[in-house]
Amino acid sequence: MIRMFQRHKVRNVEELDGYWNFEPSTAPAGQIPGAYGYKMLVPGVWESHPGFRTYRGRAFFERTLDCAADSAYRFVFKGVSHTATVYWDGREIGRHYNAFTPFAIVVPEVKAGAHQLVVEVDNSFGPHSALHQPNDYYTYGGLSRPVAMERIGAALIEGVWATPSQRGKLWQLHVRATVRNVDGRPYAGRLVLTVAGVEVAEEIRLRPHQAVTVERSLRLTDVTPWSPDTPVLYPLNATLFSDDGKPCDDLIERVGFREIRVKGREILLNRRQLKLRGFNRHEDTADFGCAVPLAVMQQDLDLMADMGANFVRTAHYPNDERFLDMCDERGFLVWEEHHARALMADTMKMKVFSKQVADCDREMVLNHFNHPAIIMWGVFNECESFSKLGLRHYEASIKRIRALDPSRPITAASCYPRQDLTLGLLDIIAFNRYPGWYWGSLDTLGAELDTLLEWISESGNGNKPFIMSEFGAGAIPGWRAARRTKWTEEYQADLLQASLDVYLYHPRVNGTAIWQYCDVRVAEEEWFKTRPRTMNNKGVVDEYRRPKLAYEVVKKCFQTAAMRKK
Ligand code: ADA
Repeated sequence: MIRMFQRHKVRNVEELDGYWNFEPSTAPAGQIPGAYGYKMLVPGVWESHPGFRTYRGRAFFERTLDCAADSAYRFVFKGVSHTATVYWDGREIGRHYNAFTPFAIVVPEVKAGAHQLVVEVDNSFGPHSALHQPNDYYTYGGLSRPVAMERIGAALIEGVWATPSQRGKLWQLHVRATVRNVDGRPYAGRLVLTVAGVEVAEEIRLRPHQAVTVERSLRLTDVTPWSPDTPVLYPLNATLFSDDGKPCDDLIERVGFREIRVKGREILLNRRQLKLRGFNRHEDTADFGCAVPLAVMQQDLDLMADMGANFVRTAHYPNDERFLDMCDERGFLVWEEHHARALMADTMKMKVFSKQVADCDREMVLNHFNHPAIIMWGVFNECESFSKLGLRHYEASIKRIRALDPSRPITAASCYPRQDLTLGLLDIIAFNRYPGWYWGSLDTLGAELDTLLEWISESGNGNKPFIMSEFGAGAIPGWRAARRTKWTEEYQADLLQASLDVYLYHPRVNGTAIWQYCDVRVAEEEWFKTRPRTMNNKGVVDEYRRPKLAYEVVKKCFQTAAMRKK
């Protein structure tokens, strides 16, 4: 399934999950194979197949589709890892870079009958890829998130974006909706927006291939606010009627009436102070890579909630929309960030860098805008925030994201105290620190934090909320030793106990995010020396979601803190 709720009642949608023909290729790009030797399940990654465990390169996925009627069709790809070139009956119709953001391609005037859809996928590293690099997480290969085929009319609702805000006891919902005429003829119709019993309509007149964005503000008097305790969601129905009165298209979004604000050193949700307790979570599983099955997404949230967490950081890229849907439904708070980990000047100077970052910013915000669970946007995890070059890129991304969504605070996790030049750009300050692991000892945690906070104040940013966005220790699953040294499960449990005892109760700490929820595969090309099992072993559960000793320690710490907050 492509989302956790029905998004269309008018638009005809065929989900293309299931078997696709598959063939790896070392031929020059664009040479579509004449035969396919394998079948692969979509969503999925080719590393799940015994023949492709470490395959890095290009491969082709192919499906023959039966188009029921003469019409325009729209192909939606929720995630292709990491670069897609799409062909329709052998003709290139579109390209997309980045495994972690969705894209769609419209093919006008398709004749009814059988047609061939081919996706050329490339997960190789090189000058064509600035964000997917050999990193402390793995870049898989495949159609790793769902794919769908939509039969569309002359015009379609391209997107609906809703921003709730409190007006005393009332709620205002500012709605933007973009309607596009995909036809070569003028279009005339009416757009009707309905939410929580309130309805507004707007006449639509479009020239051929023209798009228009409609903006309306609705006032709601009788809605239940969305919060972690009451994650109430309301369907927002957008329906496009043609002048003959028939529905031509529709799009259903879900709205949570909540407002997120930063006020001084506080993060406020519906004007109540938030204390965030949670994890950094990579999308990775032992057998399915980044194509995380729905059951594992649910298990991940069940286990994080069982440990008393209320918060997850999507390290280090936009997440699968079905996971974000689950967070909306459960009231689980999310720091979603664009795709970047430890990108330095050499990467920032790559020809493709600025466009790949800008595309990711725009696609992340425009596709994930309506998730009430997302309470902040993050940029540039541990990137070059200490140089003028880096500062320029931080400024560009933050300005771009704020223009697309002024309703959410923006943060960036840094690891460069005393050097970082970007804190003044941020609404929320966040640092990744590993005292007791990469340096220092367990009894220096508090002093280390105070020194960091002093510097943050000296930099003029002490009046902002602060999140400990990463801290943790590696533990080889199953390695137990009475000497409790590093890499044992005992040491990881000891470090997290010592860390949470400080961070959960420090008056300047608004949130804690353990690094990390589960063990994840890393790019062995570069990381095998410091990553036993070629895995990042700092998970509180391993890659099969088997709890380590630290699980019960974190559970006790988070649950105790949650009780004290009440
Ligand atoms: C950094 C980085 C994480 C991970 C972590 C670690 O803070 O942001 O992605 O690499 O270090 O495990 O060392």
